[in-house]
Amino acid sequence: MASIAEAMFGKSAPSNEKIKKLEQFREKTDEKGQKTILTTNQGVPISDNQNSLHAGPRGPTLLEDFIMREKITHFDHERIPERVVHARGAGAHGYFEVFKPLTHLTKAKFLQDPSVQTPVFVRFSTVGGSKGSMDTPRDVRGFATKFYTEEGNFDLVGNNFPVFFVQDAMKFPDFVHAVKPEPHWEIPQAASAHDNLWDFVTQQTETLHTIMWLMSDRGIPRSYSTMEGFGVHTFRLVNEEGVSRFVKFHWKPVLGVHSLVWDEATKITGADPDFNRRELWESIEAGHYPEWELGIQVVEEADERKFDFDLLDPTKLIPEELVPVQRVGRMVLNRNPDNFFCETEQVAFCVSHIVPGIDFTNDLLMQGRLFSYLDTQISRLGGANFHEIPINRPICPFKHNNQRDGMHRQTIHVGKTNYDKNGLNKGLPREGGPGVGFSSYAQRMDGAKIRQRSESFADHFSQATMFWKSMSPPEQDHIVEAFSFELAKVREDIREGVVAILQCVDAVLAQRVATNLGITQLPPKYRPDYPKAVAASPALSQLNQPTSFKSRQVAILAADGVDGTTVLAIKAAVAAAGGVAKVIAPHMGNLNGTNVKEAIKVDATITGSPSVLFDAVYIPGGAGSIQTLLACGKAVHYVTQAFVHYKPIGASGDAINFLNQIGVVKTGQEVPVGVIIENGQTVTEPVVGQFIQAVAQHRFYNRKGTEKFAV
Ligand code: HDE
Repeated sequence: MASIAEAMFGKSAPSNEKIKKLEQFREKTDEKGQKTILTTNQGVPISDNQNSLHAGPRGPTLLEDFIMREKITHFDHERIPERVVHARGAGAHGYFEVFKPLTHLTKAKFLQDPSVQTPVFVRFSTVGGSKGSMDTPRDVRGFATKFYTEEGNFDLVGNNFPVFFVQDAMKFPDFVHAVKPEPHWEIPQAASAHDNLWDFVTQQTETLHTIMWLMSDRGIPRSYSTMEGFGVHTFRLVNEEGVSRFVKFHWKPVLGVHSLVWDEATKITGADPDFNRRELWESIEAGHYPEWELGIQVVEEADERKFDFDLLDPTKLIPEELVPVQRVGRMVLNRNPDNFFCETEQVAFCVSHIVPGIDFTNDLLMQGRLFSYLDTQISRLGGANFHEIPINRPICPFKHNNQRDGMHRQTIHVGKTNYDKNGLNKGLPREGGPGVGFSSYAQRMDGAKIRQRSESFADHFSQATMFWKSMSPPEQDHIVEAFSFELAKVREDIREGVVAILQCVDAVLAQRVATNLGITQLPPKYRPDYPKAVAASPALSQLNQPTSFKSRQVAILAADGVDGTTVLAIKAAVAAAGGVAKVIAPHMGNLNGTNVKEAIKVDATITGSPSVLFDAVYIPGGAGSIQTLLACGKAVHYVTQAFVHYKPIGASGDAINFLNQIGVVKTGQEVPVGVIIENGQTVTEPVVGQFIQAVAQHRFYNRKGTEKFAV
């Protein structure tokens, strides 16, 4: 192995014995291979890291103490500016593989060979909140993927909504200012329920379609792994023959698309502000790797104008019923970062990071983003060399240009020439020429230089109506509740302004929101010519998506005297199906179970891990356990909360009495949907199967009787 000096200085490294000895000393490692000796950043070994250098035992610190000054100076500069938007995020490594060659559509190399795994790094984020805000506000989620392809990095910087709030990049700073905390009092954090945002909405009706998504269950995803992703803009795919087609990118989660209930989201904010981040981390550590399929909707160039909306308008989506999503590859996230700052914080996504075979369109929002991201990284990461930070480095050879110097340059360039064309270095490196490397699709352009929105972008309502019509009744209920929650927090005139606009989406929606807001007389419609008759797009409903049990979290609520066989059976079944079951009890430590020899280990307490943190609850029988749980108000609340949040609940033996006593079931009456009952004291295989199936379904929104419980 090369010595440190050799690694740094190559052949010119000093190689006398003294240096060798010092290296050995500094490189001393423990049995785990960890370096044992602390050094300064200059490599000087430190003998005392507990005390500063001062004059006498009680004397002042000496300016001379370069070790303390270095340590504190570095500490003072540990923070970098957080992202203006998408500040709060979590990331993971993984890989992407294409199912079959897409040669007919694109020349992008990473989309050709199914045997190649392209490394990826994905960062998920909320948009409005600061870096230290909670994971579960009502917000859009960022879904940014960096593909480290053999032809350079491709960044697909998308969101979990397929549409965006504004049509032109010119409006983005206004939108972000409106949604972020209000400037005079910096309130509210990570929340859209305030005057400025809704005032903006009433003034800019192009926001409305995306606002519908925000008010829907999509605004509160259950986890990153149960979230769809979208490239939003229309891109191009260009093949070897130079033929271009329009494309929309989708990420389809293999685990299905699931959301929280709003009441639950607000409680998780307190119980575990890192809920989504933790889930992503723990799933990967447990080997339950989140997975998505890459979907594409392809539109022939000739069909550009066949839709009743403009493909270049990012406030519109292409209904899957019109252009089906072809699943062309899959992405698996299988490795957590080693260091949050170095990877998740320093990763720099740029819409302009693209590879041959993929290209941009004239979408005005995308065009603005092509400028913004590069500009952002320069100030956020302190200069133009952010591409040299390890997480941002392409894995293909990349140093072949004449860009030089700048802040924090890592590469030590060798050679005399730093210009093109040069004769001194045989003209190297030189451009590839026609057909080699990236060349922009030669789209024909003409037109006057104008500041004017295209007429084809003018319909702000029809797709909002389509979205509303595509929702199932419970999803519509949630949208009404969300509008009502948000608007109850804003000025009366703004509320009325929003209701005036909602009438252009759907009369029933507007009326229901108005009723909740106490608006007895509907304000005049914002536009008399809306809503238009539009067809629903069933693919937009989350309830129409396939689902899976994997990575579900099940709480087994128990106390001393619990039926041990049931605890073990549920644990085993949940684990076998790819989920995690935890024993939740009034106290930590162990429980004495019946029918089992060994004590049952408690994973968390009722107070520490409330049911909002789980997908389902199982209550095993056992007289002692049920007696304790019935006498414990928090245990009762645990289950009623799960019931109100439409979660699957399982109960066996004595636990049926528990459910009866707390009013979740009533003897002689039909058992509510999603409540799985085992009459025997010990759970049987068929009932375990029913429970697992119910948990896979995730929520039972059509459950009756939830309103009688306090939330
Ligand atoms: Fe972004 N956006 N954005 N955005 N965006 C940023 O870049 C911007 C837009 C998205 O995990 C910033 O590095 C403009 C649409 C994601 O690091 C900034 C416009 C979509 C992320 C920026 C948009 C996105 C960002 C802040 C309108 C979905 C987080 C820090 C023209 C397709 C990436 C940064 C990560 C981040 C600008 C609109 C998604 C300021 C000007 C549309 C996922 O450069």
